[in-house]
Amino acid sequence: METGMRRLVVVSNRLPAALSREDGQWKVNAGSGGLVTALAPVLRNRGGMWIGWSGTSEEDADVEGLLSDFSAEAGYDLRTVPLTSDEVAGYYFGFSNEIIWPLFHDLQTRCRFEPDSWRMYLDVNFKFAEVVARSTTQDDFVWIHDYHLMHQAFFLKSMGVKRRTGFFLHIPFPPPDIFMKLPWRWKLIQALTEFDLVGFQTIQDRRNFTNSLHRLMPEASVKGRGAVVTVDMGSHQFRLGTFPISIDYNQFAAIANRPEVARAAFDIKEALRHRKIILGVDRLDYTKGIPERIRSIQTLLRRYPDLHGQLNFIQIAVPSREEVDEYKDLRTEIEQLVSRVNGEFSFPGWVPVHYHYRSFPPEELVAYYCAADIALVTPLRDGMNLVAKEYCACNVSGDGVLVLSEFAGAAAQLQKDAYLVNPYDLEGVAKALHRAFHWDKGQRQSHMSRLRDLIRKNNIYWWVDSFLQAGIDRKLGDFPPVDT
Ligand code: ADQ
Repeated sequence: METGMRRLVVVSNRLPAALSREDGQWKVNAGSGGLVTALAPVLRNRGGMWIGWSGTSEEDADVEGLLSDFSAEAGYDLRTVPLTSDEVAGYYFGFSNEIIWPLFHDLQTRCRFEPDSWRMYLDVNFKFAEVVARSTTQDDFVWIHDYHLMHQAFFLKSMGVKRRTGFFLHIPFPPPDIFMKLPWRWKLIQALTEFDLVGFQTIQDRRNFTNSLHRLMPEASVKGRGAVVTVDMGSHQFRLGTFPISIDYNQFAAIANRPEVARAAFDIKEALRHRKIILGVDRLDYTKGIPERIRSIQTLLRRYPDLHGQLNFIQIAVPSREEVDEYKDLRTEIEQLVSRVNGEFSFPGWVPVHYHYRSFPPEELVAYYCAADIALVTPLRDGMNLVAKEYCACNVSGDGVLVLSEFAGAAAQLQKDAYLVNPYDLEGVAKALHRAFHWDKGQRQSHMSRLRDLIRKNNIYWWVDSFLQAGIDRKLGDFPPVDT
């Protein structure tokens, strides 16, 4: 390739395939969550590499062997970073999930600033960087993802390993008043300045980052304007950009157009007697605002008795971080709320809230998107939120309504045509739903058609191209597909 860039190498905490043991047998499952959904189609058949943890610390697993079929089918190499259970406890559960995750979602009261977790985070980042150094060459572009691995460029440089590196933060970056609470704030922000390119979901996230950077490293000076700017640190420069992540629009729309999926969507509506369907789809996480959402449905039913028997709220939650007590408690809280609302309003032939706690295959999830009249996407804070975009891509009838939290990154892009709400304002959400119910078809269609156009144009390939363009002046097409 004339560019000299040989491969695209993605590095993330988890690989796109997760190993687990069921009834004594090892199984390989496709990973879930926003990062994998977004990136898996991009790397597919590009002949590059994905580096990450396999999801198990058990030593008897023949990890490379188990993953070889997945890798052959996906069309790129997988390289695992083995982690012990202590490392997983400190770096993943401790530092990533109990410090950075809540802090960066503005929920600092949930943080446990445990120094041992910080030390383990550094050790594991060093371990990842060693694997990256061994598995890549100077001709590769190393694209590191998310808050688990913010020290990759720092450690690569400290080992004397030269790589072109880009980092993308999938979650929000908090305002300085919140970021400054982090005991290791200087070291963390300094490590981020070592990447060649740092990408955020929204302009607000990037602004939050530069505000903290100015406070902690006054020597930093930002040059330029627009989606990508340069930061001069005196000793070196790096670039900062805003890249709102998206989805494989055509793939979602194609699934939605399949006759069997349309049939499944019809069956869902039929089973619910063609009442209006309001849908929520999330990883089960406290940032997603699921209890608040159920309470807003309760408020809706209390305030508008005319809606009794007229709607169903379906909440689909994919299990996440099930080992963590906080997530177990959240699950219990949601189950209790669902029962409470159903206990308050059900009558023979009508149960208002339907709750599914499991992972759905794509076709089934898309059938629910197609069946829903309203998507209720109300995270308390979210980097982007792909569900909002998936719903629009799948709304082939073109007359659905997206009710969206103003605190989701997606709101910055979709605000003109989504119905924006404050997820903490239960009455406000209830009112928005009531109004959305009474929007006429023409109104719904014109909003939805603009939403679909925007997401179709600004799809996942557009996102990758804009990141690669800013990082190495290349596009995905410069890494041509390989035969598998
Ligand atoms: P997540 O927090 O995982 O991602 P999100 O963007 O909502 O959040 O993506 C969730 C994904 O899980 C979607 O693709 C959805 O289809 C899938 N999903 C949800 N429930 C499911 C179920 N029951 N069965 C199967 N699949 C299900 C992080 C950030 C986000 C950011 C993404 C991408 O927190 O803000 O949008 O990364 O950058």
